[in-house]
Amino acid sequence: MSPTDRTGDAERRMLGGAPGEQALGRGPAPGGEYSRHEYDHPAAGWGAARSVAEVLRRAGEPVEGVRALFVMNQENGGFDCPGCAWPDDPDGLHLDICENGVKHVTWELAEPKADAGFFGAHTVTELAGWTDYDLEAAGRLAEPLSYNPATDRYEPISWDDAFAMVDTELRALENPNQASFYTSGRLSNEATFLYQLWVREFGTNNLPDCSNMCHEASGRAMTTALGSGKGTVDLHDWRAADAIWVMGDNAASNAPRMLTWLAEADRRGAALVHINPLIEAASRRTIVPHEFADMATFHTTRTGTRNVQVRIGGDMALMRGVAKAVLEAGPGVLDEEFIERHTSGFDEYRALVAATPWADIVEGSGIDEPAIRALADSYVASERVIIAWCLGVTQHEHGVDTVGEIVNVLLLRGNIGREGAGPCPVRGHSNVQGNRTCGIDHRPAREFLDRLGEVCGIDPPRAHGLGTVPTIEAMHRGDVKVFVALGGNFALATPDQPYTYEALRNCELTVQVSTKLNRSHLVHGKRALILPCLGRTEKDRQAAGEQGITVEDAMSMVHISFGMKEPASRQLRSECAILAGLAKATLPDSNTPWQEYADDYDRIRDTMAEVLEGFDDFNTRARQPHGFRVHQPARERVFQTSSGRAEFSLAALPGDLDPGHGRFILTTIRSHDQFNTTVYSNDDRYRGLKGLRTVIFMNEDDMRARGIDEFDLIDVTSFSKDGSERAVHGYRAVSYEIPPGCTAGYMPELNVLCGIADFSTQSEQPVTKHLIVEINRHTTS
Ligand SMILES: Nc1nc2c(c(=O)[nH]1)N[C@H]1C(S)=C(S)[C@@H](COP(=O)(O)OP(=O)(O)OC[C@H]3O[C@@H](n4cnc5c(=O)[nH]c(N)nc54)[C@H](O)[C@@H]3O)O[C@H]1N2
Ligand SMILES: Nc1nc2c(c(=O)[nH]1)N[C@H]1C(S)=C(S)[C@@H](COP(=O)(O)OP(=O)(O)OC[C@H]3O[C@@H](n4cnc5c(=O)[nH]c(N)nc54)[C@H](O)[C@@H]3O)O[C@H]1N2
Ligand SMILES: [Mo]
Repeated sequence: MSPTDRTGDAERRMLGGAPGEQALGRGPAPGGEYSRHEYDHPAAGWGAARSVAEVLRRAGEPVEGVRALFVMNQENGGFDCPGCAWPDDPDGLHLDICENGVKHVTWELAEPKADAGFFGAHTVTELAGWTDYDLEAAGRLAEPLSYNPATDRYEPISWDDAFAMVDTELRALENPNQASFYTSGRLSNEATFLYQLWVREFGTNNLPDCSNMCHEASGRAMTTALGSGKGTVDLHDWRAADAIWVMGDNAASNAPRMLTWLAEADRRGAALVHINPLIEAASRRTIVPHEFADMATFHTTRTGTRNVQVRIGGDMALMRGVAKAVLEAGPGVLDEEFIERHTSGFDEYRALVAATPWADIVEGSGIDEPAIRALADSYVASERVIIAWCLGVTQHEHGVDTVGEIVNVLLLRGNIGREGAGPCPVRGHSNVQGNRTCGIDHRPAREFLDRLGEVCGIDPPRAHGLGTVPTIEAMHRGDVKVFVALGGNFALATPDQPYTYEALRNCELTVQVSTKLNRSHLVHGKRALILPCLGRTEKDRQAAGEQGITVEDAMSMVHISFGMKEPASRQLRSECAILAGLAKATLPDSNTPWQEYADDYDRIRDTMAEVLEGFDDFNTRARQPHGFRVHQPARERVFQTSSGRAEFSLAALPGDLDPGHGRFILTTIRSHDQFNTTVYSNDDRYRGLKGLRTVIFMNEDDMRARGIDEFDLIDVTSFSKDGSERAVHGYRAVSYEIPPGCTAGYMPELNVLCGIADFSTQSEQPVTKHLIVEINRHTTS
């Protein structure tokens, strides 16, 4: 099957579906010029400053204007950056602004040009031929729209008629489980709470979210081991740690404000270990983005003291090796008191580690024994260790076991629940952690449902719902007929586009609540709605006056955020208002005070305070400077597991080391100039690449062995767990310092290579960091 059907040639060329032709990718149409250079400058610094100036110039925004918005954020509770989930400085010493945050805010400040006139001028079939960059560049969505199959256009619809259409389609279902409700991780806590309340009052737990593709593995592993799915450290701990390990995270691009904390740790002499198949920019030096004097003098600070170039998927074996060396070092290095008082399963774990041969560890990790022992020595030499990780660890078949092994290593020396130490999953979207806290979970805990039912006077469904991949499969089978998305770009962020596109098109109704036009509006059900909403930067006026919303960052700090800009269009509604409108229209007999909630978000927060653990006095505490920290028992060494102790994980090492037949493992990653499916340019500054996204980074020896030269056209075929194959054509090979057998390329382009069956049985996450591929030089061009 070709990657597209209705969208035809244009999207096929973007995706690499046309043999012999250069694939174009989802960014701006490439100008034909591309280049590669060694990037040896520090991260952040002047390159970042220049890039910001360029983004602002293109957006027509004065630099000072955007900076002023961020400064306001610092001083009087302005808006929370809608980019990543890295926390603000709790002491307000650093200006919490970064290059990619500015890009992100500017993206939202666009003019409302995607209005009725725009959609009158372009059919959906025509728009489907645009690049994803051009779709978003159309500007902010300006009014509610409904798809008219007779004209193949989106046409204006009133808010009330839109809500009524959703009611009609939901009413036509045989049961509530025939609808599924997706969340992307920007949704505020208040809107999240209303969303899950509506969905559960309607009668289903089908609440898939982007977390199902992101940190699901972290949540599951930590819940089992520690009784809570969240990290335990905060930025004060970052300031006190004497070793920080960063695993599978491209911090310089995806959590740039982390650089400040790494640089600060280096000045204290902390060990900064980067565990990554690629040597990423954050492992070198930075010009601390907030220290303008440093910018002027080009003063750089080190942000990495050791690189461990693990093979793709080798992190669990590496952690097992560290544990083995630590255990072999004798009893003196263990925190025996902690192990005795607070953990369970230590003896079994010690036996398991002893039974794991070094040969398996070395082969599994791709790191030799002396290097692993050196890493273990550095671990033992550090009193306070934080291990941070992101997608390089989670998007694997063995993601849950790997996070379990990271926790094991921490437990051995009591590196949890004390100052400067602990696990630290680096979350993605700005409020993805808050979404889970506030009830977006297709496998909700019984206690949460009990509380929700009691406080809100509803009878929530108890059966587990569908996560992201099972939702796609159910839509494909015709078992889910209505799909609602609160933000995100489901069609592109998910695996296997041809399959997922068919699934979405099977639906009776698809509803997208969005700020900007994207592919998910063009790959739609028989009926389709686009409901445009306010962004986080915009003023939200309701009956009770201007409203603020709250978010929870990656370190469990909850704070209030107020928009500062006039809304892009008068027809936009807030996400809370849209959800209240949907709920009122579809649940006419509901006793929930939907309108009161939408009028005054303090009312929502009052209810949340009763339902959610740790949210007492929510309205007051959210308004304190920097907000409040959601209580995290594991931080106090209270482990809410069945044994009441931290549980050592006892998993076997992955056996899927050799992809066989001269095949490679492919990991899919972000460039510096994108936010998930939003691509800002075709450049990837820190990796030294300009003008092209359709590339595969390869080890030089691997290229030579296959007769592939730099920038040669290549074809990539993937082999799915279910035996099916997929291919992209017209990619270009780029040599890179990456272990042999390992390759990397960009999401979301390469999602076409991930089959629908390629998800982890441990976490249900698509294994987008571990695809099995064959790479061949394109011979006929
Ligand atoms: N500017 C910007 N910021 C973002 C985002 C964005 O797209 N743009 N996305 C946000 C979101 S939703 C998320 S979840 C985060 C994502 O943040 P990251 O996890 O940094 O995202 P990726 O680009 O997928 O990078 C994965 C990193 O893991 C490495 N890696 C790949 N495979 C392996 C492996 O097997 N083992 C190890 N140890 N490392 C591996 C890659 O080389 C890369 O450095 O960032 C958030 N912040
Ligand atoms: N191959 C591969 N695939 C991946 C990943 C990978 O590493 N590799 N990473 C996965 C991860 S970690 C994630 S989190 C997912 C991301 O999946 P999603 O969260 O679904 O995707 P985004 O690209 O972040 O969504 C961008 C869209 O969100 C909408 N939007 C932006 N701001 C707002 C807002 O304030 N409100 C509303 N309602 N809408 C808004 C805009 O219309 C924009 O086009 O992708 C996953 N897919
Ligand atoms: Mo994510």
